[in-house]
Amino acid sequence: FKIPRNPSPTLRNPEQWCRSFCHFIGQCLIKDFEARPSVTHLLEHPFIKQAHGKDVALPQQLAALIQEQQDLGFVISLASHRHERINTRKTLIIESSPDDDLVNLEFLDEVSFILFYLTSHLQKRYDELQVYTYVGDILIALNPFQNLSIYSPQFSKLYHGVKRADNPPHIFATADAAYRGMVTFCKDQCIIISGESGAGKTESAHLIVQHLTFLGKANNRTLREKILQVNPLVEAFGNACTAINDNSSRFGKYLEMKFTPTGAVIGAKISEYLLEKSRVIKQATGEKNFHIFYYIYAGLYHQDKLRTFRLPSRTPPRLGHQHCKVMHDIVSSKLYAEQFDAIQECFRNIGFTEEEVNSVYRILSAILNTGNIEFASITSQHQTDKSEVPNSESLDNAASLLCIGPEELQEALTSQCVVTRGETIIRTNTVDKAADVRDAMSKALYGRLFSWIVNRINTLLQPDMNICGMNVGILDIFGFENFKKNSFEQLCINIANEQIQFYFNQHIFALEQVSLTNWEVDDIESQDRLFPQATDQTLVDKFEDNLRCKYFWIPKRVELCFGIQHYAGKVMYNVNGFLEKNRDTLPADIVVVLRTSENKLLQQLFSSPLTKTGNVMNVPMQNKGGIILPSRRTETMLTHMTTVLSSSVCLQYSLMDLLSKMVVGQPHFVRCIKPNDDRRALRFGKERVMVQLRYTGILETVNIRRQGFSHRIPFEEFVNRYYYLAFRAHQMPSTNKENVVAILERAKLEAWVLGKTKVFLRYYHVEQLNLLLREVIARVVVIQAFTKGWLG
Ligand code: AD9
Ligand code: MG
Repeated sequence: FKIPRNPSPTLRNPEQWCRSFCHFIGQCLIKDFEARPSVTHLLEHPFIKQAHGKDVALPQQLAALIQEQQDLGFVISLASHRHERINTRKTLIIESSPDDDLVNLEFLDEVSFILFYLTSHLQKRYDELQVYTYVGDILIALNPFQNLSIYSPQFSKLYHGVKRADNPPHIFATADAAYRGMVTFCKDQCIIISGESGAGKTESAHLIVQHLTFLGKANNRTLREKILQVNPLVEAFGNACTAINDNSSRFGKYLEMKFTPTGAVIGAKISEYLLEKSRVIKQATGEKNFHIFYYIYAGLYHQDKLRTFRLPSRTPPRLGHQHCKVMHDIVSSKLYAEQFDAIQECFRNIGFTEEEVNSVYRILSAILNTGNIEFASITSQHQTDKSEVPNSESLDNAASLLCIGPEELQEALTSQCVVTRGETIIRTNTVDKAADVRDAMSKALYGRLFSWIVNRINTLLQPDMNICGMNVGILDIFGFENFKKNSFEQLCINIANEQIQFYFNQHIFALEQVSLTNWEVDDIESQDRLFPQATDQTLVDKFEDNLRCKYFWIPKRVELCFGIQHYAGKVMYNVNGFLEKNRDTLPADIVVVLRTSENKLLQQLFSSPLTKTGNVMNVPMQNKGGIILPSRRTETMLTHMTTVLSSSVCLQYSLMDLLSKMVVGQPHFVRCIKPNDDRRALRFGKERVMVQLRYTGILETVNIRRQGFSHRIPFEEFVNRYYYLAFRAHQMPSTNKENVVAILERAKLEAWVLGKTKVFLRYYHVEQLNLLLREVIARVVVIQAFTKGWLG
């Protein structure tokens, strides 16, 4: 931690600076920071001396602060205890450096100082490749941007069932804590991973699944392998290369690992949220389509099967902007072909049939061909807005792969049936409209295929109904994004992140906090429904008229834009195409044609309504503009099938669904931090990290975790859980206050508080109690085994 040798000329208020600094030092002394400045050392510092000379009574103030703490009695003993520790442990070195001018920090207050301290601490650790750090029971994970050798089975063993302080912080320890929490208390757990795009959430989720499969040692080795292959399979379909991350999640994923009450893994279930379907038809400059399209194209090319799947080898499918270059890259990429082999292996291992996998490939190939269907306008005497498909090759290919008639497909793309007053009228589509219908079909095919895969996995990994199990859920969503150009997709993603942060705050601080969570969505929806003639411009106008909120603004002189101050920063959104993306409608004519398919999978994808049995579809389904919503409201909503509802409704409900799922379990938090934007190893952007620590409320978390009682357990529950620690198994002590105290004293815990009906514990108390309990139970098992003669 470096302080500038001289106060910078830009230092606006040295007095305030010193006061803040003083306060910070005081905090360091009061709170149990690992490294602490030695007071004498501090007073010798030239800056402090100088500040003193300027009549800023810093040393006195500092001395007074220390005195104040000593007057509090208990601090005296703590202080002497600390003094010893200062000598034996690392001392915070205060040295001068002209480079790290704290004045450059945006906020000059004690929060900045402490953040600066924390950041420096993280940097030091990062330089030593210690990427994990605890803040109480929360794990901070810095993205190393390089492979570390700390995830092998040896490490899994190292972190299995030991006291957390025995090993350096690790993601395995968090997985272990969740697993232990589940087994010890028979309570579902959830691990919530958050962070910006590219911060390392998905990698962390993989590592957690890896460790949980290790912990949940089932006799069934195949099941463990199946579970490990779920993430790669789903991510091939749901992840893509963006400007920020080469493997960016374009959907939210909640993976529940199911265990028996004794902790053996028995199955898994995934819930998916808000796949960014628009990526199938369009990607921002420099970005790519979903991975699977590249894998399948390269894979089939290398297997010489492009013709079987009617994929053109000359006219490249729409996989990127610079078609020819992309095409060359794809086919020449061995890596893509290898990924395709890996995905085939995943499908096989998880239990998909050959026929199913073949159908999946057919649909993907059909989507690629559909992207190549072009329209031209026909101008005749009577009709000026008619379109046709001049070159039918792609259309024929798509129709053949989808097992539908090419004429029917063309008709559904270029015209629509409208029923007015009992009469059916055929209206022709303009070229633009036909292209919209084509794209809507591709999106619907991909979205439903994705959901089908997810649900099929769930069916295949469903545990035996007779076992009453528990689960550990892992939430990994798309991270906060702020591109040069942000659209509807970024709004959805950022609102989702906003909600996760809101949940985190609620859980940690139990505070009501003004949140952006609902209004934007509601508003877009109301525009959409109430104003069928709405355009993107009228949407911005309505926003301006109706949203008087400090988090929202419309910039002057920039058309079709609005800004939102999100928790993680300001984002400017471009409204172009917002309403259309929000509507996300699929014309009934397309559904009708696709339902005629002879392909079983396709029939299933478009049969409606879909049921929860068999291949469950809990996705928003659209039929003539109506949707089926996931969640309990499905039934009510089904009765309104004819009402045109927008996709934003799905967004809102699926997020509620997600949050309500998490609320059920005991949460564990992993906060992923991105140390730099260049994705470079060993590069630590101090400012960049500090900003992330600030907006995630890490500091408040430190305070709360240090001072607060994160666990409030009713006496009855406490005694029932821990009576083994102070009583004999057969004693059945009554669940009163005295027995709670007896247990706490026996466990040699300090600084707990008793309420009228609950005991208030700090996070580390619970860890200690659980560890003791495990030891006692282990001894009991050994004794039982011994008395039963199992140990000879
Ligand atoms: V997004 O919101 O889905 O766009 P994530 O999921 O937060 O994002 P991801 O896990 O995909 O980020 O990590 C981005 C990249 O960082 C990975 O592709 C790895 O190259 C790199 N990474 C992240 N975590 C680790 C790690 N523990 N070890 C090595 C890592 N590399
Ligand atoms: Mg991800």
